[in-house]
Amino acid sequence: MAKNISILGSTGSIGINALNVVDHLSDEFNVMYLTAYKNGEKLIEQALAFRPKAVAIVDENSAKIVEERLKVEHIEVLVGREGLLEIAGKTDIDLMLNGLVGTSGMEPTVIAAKSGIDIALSNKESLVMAGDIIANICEKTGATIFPIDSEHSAIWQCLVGEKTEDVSRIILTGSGGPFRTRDLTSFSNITVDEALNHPNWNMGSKITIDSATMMNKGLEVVEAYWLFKIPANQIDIVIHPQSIIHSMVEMNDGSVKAQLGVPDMKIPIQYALTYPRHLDTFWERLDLTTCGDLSFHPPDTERFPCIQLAFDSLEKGGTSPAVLNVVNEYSVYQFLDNKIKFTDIPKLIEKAMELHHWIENPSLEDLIHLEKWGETFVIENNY
Ligand code: MN3
Repeated sequence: MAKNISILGSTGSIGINALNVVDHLSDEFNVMYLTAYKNGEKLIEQALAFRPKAVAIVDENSAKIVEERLKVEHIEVLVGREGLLEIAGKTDIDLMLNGLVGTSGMEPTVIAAKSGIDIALSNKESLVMAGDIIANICEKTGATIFPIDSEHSAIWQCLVGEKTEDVSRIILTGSGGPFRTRDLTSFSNITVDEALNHPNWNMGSKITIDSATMMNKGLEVVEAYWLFKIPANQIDIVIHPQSIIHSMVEMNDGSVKAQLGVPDMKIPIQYALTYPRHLDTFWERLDLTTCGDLSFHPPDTERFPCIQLAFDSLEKGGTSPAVLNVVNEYSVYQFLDNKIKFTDIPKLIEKAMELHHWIENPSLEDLIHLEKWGETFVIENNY
């Protein structure tokens, strides 16, 4: 029986890779819904190839060409943020893949989980913002989250058949990004182009900047905390510049399990879509005899203060991880716009974590309000 799926963010890096996976496993999946932010041309192309029931396009200026082109194909076109949320609420699917970028992905995750729909989750910000809320909803409705993030997919694969109480440590690996060895005194001169040049992974601009500041690893610590219910003091980060080991799990007896592969997001995407099966693929395989030496180092928290900020946010709990996430996100956009320096990103986050109105058990409305607060905070504090 083919699985009915929706793909949110289908024209982004994760969405395109997901449709590549679906294309080679076409007997396994029916694509029911697609959504895009503003790339109308790409969305049309995907809709014509995969024939979904409906698509949503968030940017209203891009909607017209999509509506005109898909009307004659009898594919429904929904528009705006409401259109996206309507698709997130569809219940005639087995699985929703959330490949949205940033905090905008939180509400769709919550909506699908409320309907008991399983979620293949690439949008880590959902869990960083609303991990507690989502975990509670999933417990009630039986919705399951299948991680797409490569580190979390690795941990998940290492944990198949294991009991959480037998795990002593999760070891998240990270490449260290493009500035692992750059002279620290020159960090304030880092340009947008330099930060967008990731050594191993080819990704969207938000996550690429997060990788350069290593906030991505910080967000992944929070994500791992909610996905695997492992306390923060049992989550370690190890820098592994080659990105071949995608993460590891250490058991109580000292046995360490690792998951390896070429750095290609199609592998974790496919596993999240086909779990518990590992179906055949035709893409590049890992060749250990040619991939070179693998090296490992401790993370440099002086160079990358975002890592410590993320651990601090987990320790404080409540709205602290959410404020870390939203202020990071808007700071990244300001940096991409050349409005602030690379080194301002952690400074703004630290300040916001001190100044924001902390709530112990935030509601979804509190978190949506916090997002607006974070946006204003970044604009008002951008020196
Ligand atoms: Mn990752």
